[in-house]
Amino acid sequence: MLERPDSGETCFLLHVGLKRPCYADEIQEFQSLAVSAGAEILGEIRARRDRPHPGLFVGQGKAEEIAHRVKEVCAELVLVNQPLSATQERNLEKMLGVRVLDRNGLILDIFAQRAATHEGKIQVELAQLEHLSTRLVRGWTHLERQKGGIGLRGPGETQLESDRRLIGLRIKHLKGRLKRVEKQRELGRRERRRGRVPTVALVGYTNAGKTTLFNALTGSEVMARNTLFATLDPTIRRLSPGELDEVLLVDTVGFVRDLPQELVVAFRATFTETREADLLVHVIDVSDPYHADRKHQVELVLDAVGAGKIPCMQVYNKLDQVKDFSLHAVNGSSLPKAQVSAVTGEGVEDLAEAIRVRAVGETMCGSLVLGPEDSKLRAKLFDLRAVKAEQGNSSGGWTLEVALTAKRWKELCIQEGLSDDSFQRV
Ligand SMILES: Nc1nc2c(ncn2[C@@H]2O[C@H](COP(=O)(O)OP(=O)(O)OP(=O)(O)O)[C@@H](O)[C@H]2O)c(=O)[nH]1
Ligand SMILES: [Mg+2]
Repeated sequence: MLERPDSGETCFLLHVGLKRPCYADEIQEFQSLAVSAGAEILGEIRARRDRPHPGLFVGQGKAEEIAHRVKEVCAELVLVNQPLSATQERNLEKMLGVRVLDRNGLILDIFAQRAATHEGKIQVELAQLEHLSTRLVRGWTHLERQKGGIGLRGPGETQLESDRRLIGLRIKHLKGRLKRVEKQRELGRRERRRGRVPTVALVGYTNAGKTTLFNALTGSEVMARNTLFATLDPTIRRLSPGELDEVLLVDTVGFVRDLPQELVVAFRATFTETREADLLVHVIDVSDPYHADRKHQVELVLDAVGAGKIPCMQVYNKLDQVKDFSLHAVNGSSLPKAQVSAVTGEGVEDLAEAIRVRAVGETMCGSLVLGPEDSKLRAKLFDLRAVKAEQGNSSGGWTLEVALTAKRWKELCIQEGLSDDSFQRV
């Protein structure tokens, strides 16, 4: 049996561009991923190939150069920015004498570190096992011991079963458990649908400030951190509690380019919150020099998870970090945009109002004259907390000062046979 080298926290990065050089934003993103996994970067190297070398991904000469550099800086781990086949991973490890992990493995490791809830943990384990099952070659003995280090965390390594059949059984078992959790989630969503409470999901590139903005909008204190994938599990809260018409806001997992397929599949339930939202709020970090490209990457992932058609409002965040930012400077579509700083609170109130208007419509203020026979409707308006003041009139009826959304008004018109003429706008 072939023993794979141990892993560790000090790493060497290999950036390979296929048919083109690596772009600066990809390099920066890969560095952030490594740091987010807890790695210390001791060195890096770039390479360019027309197509991957089947055995080593890079050429023999390059691999030798990497081996030399890795030894020089004493790195414990080599991270490669491209997906490697099991064979390439093993061959590189043999040649370099250290553990090798590809980008998907690295992202899975970050997710494994972050998973906090029951659902999150099952999803990550499932994704890891699916990833593992595609690379079940030789070299299984390392799985029988529990070790630390990047790429070795999470259930993959505590998994004692060392054959494909057992992994298959475990995957089946996890899928069953996930289905049960999904069912619960579905019940929650059905409740919300029944109550016709509009749901708004915050989406965006990882670290764009979604959770910080979520906290600012809802008055919550969900953990936000300057690291990639700080949020894994969706949180749902009321937007501006106490408001007339309820809107629910969902904070969701952040995106990166080329999210590993295993994760997209395993996190299907998490993405359902996004997919079933009535409105998406796409949070964009203006202080990020690559925000335009990342915005595009988010749109690609939204398409991939089936949320590409939901109306989307773009919000430019971290305004406090840039001088003279102007929305006019942002090219592109005519979709509504907003600019905020989730940290200083600038623009947050306006954003809350804009979200509310998009989700439930404009508020209509005016007076409504009701006859004595309308007492049921009057009670309904009180229930909706739409009545601001009322006055009895001589005929036994009432004149009500009301404020309610256009959407509610339309519903009332249909249910109660009212006409628009009965409403005197102020
Ligand atoms: N200066 C500044 N920093 C911000 C602002 N909004 C968020 N941040 C910071 O950006 C970092 C990431 O914020 P999060 O809210 O965790 O970002 P996220 O989009 O939820 O990230 P993930 O959950 O990892 O996808 C944190 O360090 C925040 O303090 C802002 O308006 N201005
Ligand atoms: Mg977050």
